[in-house]
Amino acid sequence: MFKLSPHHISHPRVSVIGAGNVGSTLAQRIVEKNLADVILLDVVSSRAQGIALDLTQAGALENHDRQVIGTDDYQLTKDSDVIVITAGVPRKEGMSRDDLLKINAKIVTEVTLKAIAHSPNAVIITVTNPLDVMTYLVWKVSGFAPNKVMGMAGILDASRFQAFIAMELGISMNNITAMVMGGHGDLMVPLPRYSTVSGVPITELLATETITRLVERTRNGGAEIVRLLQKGSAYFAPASATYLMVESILQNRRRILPVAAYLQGEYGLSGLFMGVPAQLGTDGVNSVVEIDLSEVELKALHTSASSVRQNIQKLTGILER
Ligand code: TXD
Repeated sequence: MFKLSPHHISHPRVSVIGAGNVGSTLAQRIVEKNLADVILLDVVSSRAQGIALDLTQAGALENHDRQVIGTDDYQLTKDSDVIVITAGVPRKEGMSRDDLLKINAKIVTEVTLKAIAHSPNAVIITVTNPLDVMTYLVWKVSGFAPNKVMGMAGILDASRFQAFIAMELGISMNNITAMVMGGHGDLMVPLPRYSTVSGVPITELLATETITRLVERTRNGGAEIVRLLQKGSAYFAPASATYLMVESILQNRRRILPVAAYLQGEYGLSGLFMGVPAQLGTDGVNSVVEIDLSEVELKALHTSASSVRQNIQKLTGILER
């Protein structure tokens, strides 16, 4: 017969706050790749439990050994290595961007404070929109060192650019790297010079007009999916992008990925979170990587930064009211 003995190997723990589309899909990726145990938390009573139970039952077929716990109790998130914040509400008809900012700021503040109370040493990844300003808010209210807080957007935007380049050239996405910097919005800065096919910049492979078309489609990538889905927004690629960040942190892979990181003079910017290439490891952001930008590229980055700053100012106004 089998001899059962309690085992004491501890696995990394990831808490995913918000068991919506992105949160559930991320939980699935993390357990199915055997990366970590996941605590999925949602304010909507029993939603997280339902998803966790479903994912657990899939686990019997997917051949992994990680646990998913669904809850609305922050106690169970204790000692998480990584906290991912996806909690929020989507923009509904008639709701302005400022209304959304206000509602999600309240939610994000509340969940951050509750989560860090049980996991004071975690690295936090923000996913909730508006992304750059929510990441700033998480940093402010957590009081964490800036390297312990980051936002997910650049990897997703780059994956969209990669997909469009692959579709245009009819080659494997595996051969393509893409770089997108700046805020997660209309003013994001895709960088064709730093986007390559097996090391060759796409500027040498595609006509300028084609690149402009792909860049525009990348900028509107989120909106295109919202329109097609008719309900909700993208979640498969966002979950995959977040997974890469969690993996690089938990496994100390030190991958260089575009994420919303705190800037302290890099690219001539400071005091805000925005998309830049950064090296991710156990401590979160090990370093922000500075690549050479042309005058035009740098100007575009600063324009995007101004719009992020405007949102931070609005947020400060909202929080003081
Ligand atoms: O690139 C990016 N950063 C993004 C951002 C890519 C995709 C999605 N992006 C944003 O992430 C999106 O605009 C939303 O703000 C979040 C989550 O997207 P998702 O598609 O997962 O939204 P859902 O399905 O509406 O899920 C949100 C969940 C839902 O189950 C709510 O009940 C829950 O958040 N929620 C809360 N959980 C815990 N605590 C509180 N207070 C709470 N409020 C809502």
